[in-house]
Amino acid sequence: MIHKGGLQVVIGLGQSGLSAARYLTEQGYKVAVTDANAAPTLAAQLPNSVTIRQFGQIDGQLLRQAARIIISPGIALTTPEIAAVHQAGTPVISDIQLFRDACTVPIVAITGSNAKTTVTTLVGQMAKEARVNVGVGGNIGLPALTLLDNPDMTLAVLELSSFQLETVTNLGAQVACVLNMSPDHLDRHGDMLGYHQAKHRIFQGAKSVVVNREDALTRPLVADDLPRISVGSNAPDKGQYGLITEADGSVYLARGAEVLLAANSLRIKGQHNLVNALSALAIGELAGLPIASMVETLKNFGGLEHRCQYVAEVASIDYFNDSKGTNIGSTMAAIAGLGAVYAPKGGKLLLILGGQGKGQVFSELSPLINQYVGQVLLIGEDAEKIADDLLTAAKDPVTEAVDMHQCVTLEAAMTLVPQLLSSSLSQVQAVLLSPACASFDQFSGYAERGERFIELVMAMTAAEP
Ligand code: UMA
Ligand code: ADP
Repeated sequence: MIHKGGLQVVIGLGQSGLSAARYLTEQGYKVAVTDANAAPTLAAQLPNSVTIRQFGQIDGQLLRQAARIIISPGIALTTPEIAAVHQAGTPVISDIQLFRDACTVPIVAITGSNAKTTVTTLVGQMAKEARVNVGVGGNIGLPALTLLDNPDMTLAVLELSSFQLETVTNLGAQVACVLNMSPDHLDRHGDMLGYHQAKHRIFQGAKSVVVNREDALTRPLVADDLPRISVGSNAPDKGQYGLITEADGSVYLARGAEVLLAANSLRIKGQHNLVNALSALAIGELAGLPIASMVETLKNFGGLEHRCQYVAEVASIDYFNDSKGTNIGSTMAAIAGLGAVYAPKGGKLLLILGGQGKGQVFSELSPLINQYVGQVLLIGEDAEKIADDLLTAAKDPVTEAVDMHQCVTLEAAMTLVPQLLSSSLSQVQAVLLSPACASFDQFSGYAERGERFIELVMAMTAAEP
């Protein structure tokens, strides 16, 4: 069989690697796959024509034969075997680059440290309800290349991670947006600068941009005269999106001076979700979606699982699953959002924190913990480091009033909860799982961690008299 181009080596046989191997095979390339795992479960789904399969280690010798390497997002470019061939001049791209090169319809590209999935889902829903034949994929879970299976697609909405963006060049998005920036994945990108540089590749070749006017790190660094809409929680200037607060304290989502809808008519709660809704509106506007229909979509959007998700009330205490709170920024949003609900009633939060810390410094959480949290329960691999960081920040005597307990596991934490809450001194009115950490030390992912939490809460409900 005659093949197009040279050997295409796909590194990593997860979802994105499988989609890349299938796509390149269909395009007539000779494809090889390598994965550090000795028996990747998706191997059975590879096309039969992919006969070169090197599993158990990333095969440096195979990489040296590659005309082009397609790297999976979970694999670092600094992996020695990869860095060596990359430096020697072999192109290293991602499945997103393959998608971008093949895609003939406008791309909406969304990144940020937090809120990516929420805003991507919202924009996708807005497009669908405006009768656009939209494909939604990327980091959200559906590999971008699979969107090409729909020949009638007229708009692609992509959630992109810093890992995916690191190897994308000249994306050329119709609308590009960095929603917010706070530390995450520093173990992979080295520092905030490396993380920022990866995220900002989203602006390469963009035709319009949405920026967060309260977060300078979301603005493109290079001056441009592209159509641009800003989003923020303050009152918006003409043509921008923001919040208008009336004299009676009621809050409205607005475009310039035009009020679009009351904040309390949204089903998603918390200040951060209002900004998310505004971001989706601004992105949708630049993608050509009608405002009236987008507002209708917003009213019906109930939010996503594992993101400040209300679980149940047990013994007069509310339980919230924010397992997707996997970095400090998201946990700060959860504490601030829910804390502001319970504080006026004299209530505090019990916060379950911990897992894999990804190089973050947890003392940043201290001011919000001081303000809104009565008890902190620590679990997971980096629990000791988190305790050290919080105690280091505890110059303020209030911090010492926050009880901290080392629990190791989520199960042990949930066993301790009723004991702590039974004290007559407890001010806790809500229990919040918002770990600020990855879950992979104890779970297959944030979803399993959240589901386990829900199970444990439901078991408490069942045990109620
Ligand atoms: N592997 C190696 N060597 C390594 C690491 C992994 O060989 O050093 C192999 C594993 O054995 C496995 C494969 O690589 O077989 C997994 O590849 P992957 O980790 O890139 O995962 P995929 O299944 O391809 O999923 C990826 C994204 N995963 C990551 O970025 C870690 C998914 O985002 C995304 O939904 C999917 O592509 C489709 O585009 C997940 C994620 O956790 C949800 N993203 C991070 C986040 O949101 O914080 C960035
Ligand atoms: P991502 O895909 O970027 O991880 P998600 O929409 O899945 O974003 O939300 C991840 C976490 O971030 C959840 O805990 C959620 O409550 C929180 N979050 C959502 N929006 C924001 C925001 N604007 N700022 C900070 N945290 C947020």
